[in-house]
Amino acid sequence: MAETTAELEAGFLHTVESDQRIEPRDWMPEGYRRSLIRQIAQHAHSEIIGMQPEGNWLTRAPSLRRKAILMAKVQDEAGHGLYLYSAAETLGADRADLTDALIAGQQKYSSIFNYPALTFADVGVIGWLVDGAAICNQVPLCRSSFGPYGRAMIRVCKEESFHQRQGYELLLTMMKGTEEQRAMVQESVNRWWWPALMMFGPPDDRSPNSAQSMKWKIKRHSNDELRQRFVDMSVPQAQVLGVTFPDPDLAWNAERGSYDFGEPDWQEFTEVVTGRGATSIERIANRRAAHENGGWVREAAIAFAARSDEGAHHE
Ligand code: BYC
Repeated sequence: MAETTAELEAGFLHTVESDQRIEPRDWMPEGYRRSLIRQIAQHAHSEIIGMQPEGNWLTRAPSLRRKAILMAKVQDEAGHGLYLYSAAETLGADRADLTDALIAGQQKYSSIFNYPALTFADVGVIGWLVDGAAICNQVPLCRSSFGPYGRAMIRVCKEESFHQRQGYELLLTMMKGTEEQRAMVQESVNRWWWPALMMFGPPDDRSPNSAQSMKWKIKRHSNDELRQRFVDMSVPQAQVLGVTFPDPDLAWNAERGSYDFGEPDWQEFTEVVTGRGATSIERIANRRAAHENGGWVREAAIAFAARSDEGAHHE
């Protein structure tokens, strides 16, 4: 006998609550599917748009070693985007539609990629703080209730760890250099610290998706919890490096066993996520141009696939 919607819903919730995975062929509420497509698509777009700030430095890396490392990292981000678009496709989304929505400015990507990478120190700081924040946010997503997303995250996180370390190592090297290099690192940290904190999303009391996403175990921790974890992790790393964060309110709170810190500028965050960041227009224009320039590859692949299909029918 066919199960009723209430029974299907109960089965779904039981799977989620017992920490088992929902797989693409399982029944799921439409809201769960929609929310996952929303989050995974934004995540995929972030990886692809995220290639731009650092990609910009590939031709100006100061040595062959730095260039090889940076190239590997930027290529990894392309791979992450592809795993994530594939995960979204298991939910019935079409990657071509998602790309169209991105280049039409209808879907979001991470706020962080709307800031420019102005110096080579930014390559190090992006690795340390941006990839560091990404790891902090994404390790719990390896246990996300939706199977393909959680499994994609495992590989993404392994690669992000390498990205974070290459950034930190680059900065350690610069801090052992000249006075000018140390100043470059500090100046870069000053620009990226607050945007890195905004990566975790709005405060919990202004996060419309959190409650439901946590109930469905798409998200395992709240935005504020992860932001706090990131601050606590980063302060000792900054001390080893010999840099400071541009926050006069940053102080150890012995009672909480955590650092207190100031409030990010949420007005700036709103501006950035609604397409008014310093580089928002440029990022989308570059993505659109790359998509259009790649049109002939897609056409050739489709023509080739059609010919191979024909060949298969004749056999
Ligand atoms: N930027 O209700 P909330 C990377 C949106 S890739 C832009 O808290 P949720 C890397 C949010 O989408 C980094 N938008 O949402 C790549 C929602 O809008 P909609 C990307 C943001 O989903 C290359 C609204 O604000 N990581 O690290 O519960 C090189 C309200 O927010 C942001 C991921 O995507 C933001 N920062 O929580 C180097 C991780 N924050 O959809 C590094 C996966 C929030 O209602 N995503 N919004 O219109 C997540 O974990 C969650 O989606 C978030 C937000 C924590 C980001």
